[in-house]
Amino acid sequence: MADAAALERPAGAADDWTIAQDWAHYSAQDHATWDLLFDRQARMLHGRVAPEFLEGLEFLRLAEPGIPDFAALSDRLMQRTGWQVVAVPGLVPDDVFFDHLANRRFVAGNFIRRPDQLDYLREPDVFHDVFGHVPLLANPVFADYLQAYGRGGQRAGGLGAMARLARLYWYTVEFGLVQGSGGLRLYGAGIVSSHAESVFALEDSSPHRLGFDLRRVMRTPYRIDDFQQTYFVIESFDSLLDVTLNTDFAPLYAELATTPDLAIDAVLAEDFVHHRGTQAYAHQRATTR
Ligand code: HBI
Ligand code: FE
Repeated sequence: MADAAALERPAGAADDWTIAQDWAHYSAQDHATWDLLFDRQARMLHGRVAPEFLEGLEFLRLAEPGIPDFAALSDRLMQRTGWQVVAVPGLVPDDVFFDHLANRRFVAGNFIRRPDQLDYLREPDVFHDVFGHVPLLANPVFADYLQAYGRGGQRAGGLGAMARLARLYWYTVEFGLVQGSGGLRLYGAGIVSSHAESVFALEDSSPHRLGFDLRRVMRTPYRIDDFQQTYFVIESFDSLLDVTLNTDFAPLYAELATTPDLAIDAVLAEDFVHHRGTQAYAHQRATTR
């Protein structure tokens, strides 16, 4: 993800960086791109994604054709968990982002990728944000987690803490796995909105899959330009919410300030190892760069 700190507020954006979604501006091609991406992901996620995600997809009627209208989507979402979806031009600065989350507003890009960008784009577009992130906001526990995360960000203050929180966000909200009754399941938005990574994260022998631990995650760098080398597995959304609500972050940040980072592909003796990866993908990518 681009460095969200060095951003200029785009002309026309409000103080909180929101803009009108302007649903009428989408072209037929934009809606067709959404439908193509939606159909491809919805088809392949069954059996791979956490059931809570599919419940949210259903409740929010996201299977209806075309790019969702944020006003109608927010009406339904508000009923269930008090969250709403607001349009932004793209990445917003961390402090703006945290303030929206703390107030149960999820910021979603109002643009959609071009047909030639189906498999990768730098900035989160409406498919990544709405298909990837919004369904779980209909789950009360995850909805509470994301607001708690936003509040944590507002308190984080110093840059060091921001980097730690970004890692927590990255290894849960964006690229998290959860223990399901029938095996590991996807829930991170960056994974579920990506066809290739939805397969890689769950089935490829290359990446590590380790039990989630807050300190462990906050000490682990992440990839912004390629598949993750390590995925962390939470036991449940309840357990993720509990750890976030029951942690005093200030002493944790102080402790981490003097604790060295871990290698991105480290496996520690104390790790709960669901799968020790070969890192073959990362090594192969490193040689071809
Ligand atoms: N802005 N629009 C948008 N979407 C994000 O997911 C986002 C952001 N800004 C910052 C950010 N994410 C991450 O750096 C969080 O860890 C704060
Ligand atoms: Fe995202």
